[in-house]
Amino acid sequence: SFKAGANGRILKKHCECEQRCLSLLMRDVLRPYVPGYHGDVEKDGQKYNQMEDLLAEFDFPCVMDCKMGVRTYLEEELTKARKKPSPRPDMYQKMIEVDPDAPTADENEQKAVTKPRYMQWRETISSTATLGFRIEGVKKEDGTVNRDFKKTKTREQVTAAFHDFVKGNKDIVVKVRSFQRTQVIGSSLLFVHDSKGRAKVWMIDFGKTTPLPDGNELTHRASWVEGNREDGYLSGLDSLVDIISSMVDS
Ligand code: 4IP
Ligand code: ADP
Ligand code: MN
Repeated sequence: SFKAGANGRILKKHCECEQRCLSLLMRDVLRPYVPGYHGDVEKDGQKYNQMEDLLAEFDFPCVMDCKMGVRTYLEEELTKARKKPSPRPDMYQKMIEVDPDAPTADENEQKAVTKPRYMQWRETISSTATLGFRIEGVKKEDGTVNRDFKKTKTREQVTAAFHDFVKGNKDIVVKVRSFQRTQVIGSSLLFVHDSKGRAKVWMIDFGKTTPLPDGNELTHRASWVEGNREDGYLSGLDSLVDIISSMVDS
């Protein structure tokens, strides 16, 4: 869903929600920690959001994508799945590729699962449910990509993956301010370091980051129960910072 754009920019397939969020972030205290947003453009009949290529300033960058939060889907998906369940054979396939024993007898018969069922399963086999974030993928300086982190779940497994990613480089610091009136779902922290020893962290992927209705606020730390819209973003950040700190101190 990405394309190279002009002068150090990249194009990501347009999403209304992400556009609204990126526009607001350009006037927010979080602005230094998100890619610069340069409006939407149309190319070959497809609309894109145009943003700063975060890798442009790096030489042979290593990149790690950590998906933040204890919940990775919108509550609306639950309501939808209840009212009008749409069976997802593709998600059933993705499920049995990882664990053939995961589907219930019923799901095996249907050869399909609902989206929230798949997403919840992904959350519990990875570290999302327990640590509040998970590793989605890592790209090494030679360009090789590893997306095999679906079952990276324990603090020890996550730490080992971080160690592998940072090698000797320990100067990764995470700074974030709370944004209480927004639920942040499916958003990632993108860690980048390179051969010159530069290291930076950005927040990316705001396709499911939405303002809360009528002045509601989140703690980003309280447990999620359906209806409270909590996302666990800050509990995830706490465990991430805690893991990284203990790596620096060890
Ligand atoms: C994907 O599952 C990711 O969770 C996507 O989230 C999600 O997109 C996909 O849902 C789901 O199939 P895997 O990572 O296990 O492949 P993200 O884009 O945040 O990575 P949504 O639409 O929820 O953003 P579908 O319904 O798009 O397939
Ligand atoms: P999706 O919504 O399709 O999951 P993301 O926004 O999460 O897309 O981006 C997917 C990957 O693309 C990220 O893991 C990262 O490696 C890369 N990426 C995203 N945004 C940028 C950016 N502004 N600059 C450089 N790389 C990016
Ligand atoms: Mn994503």
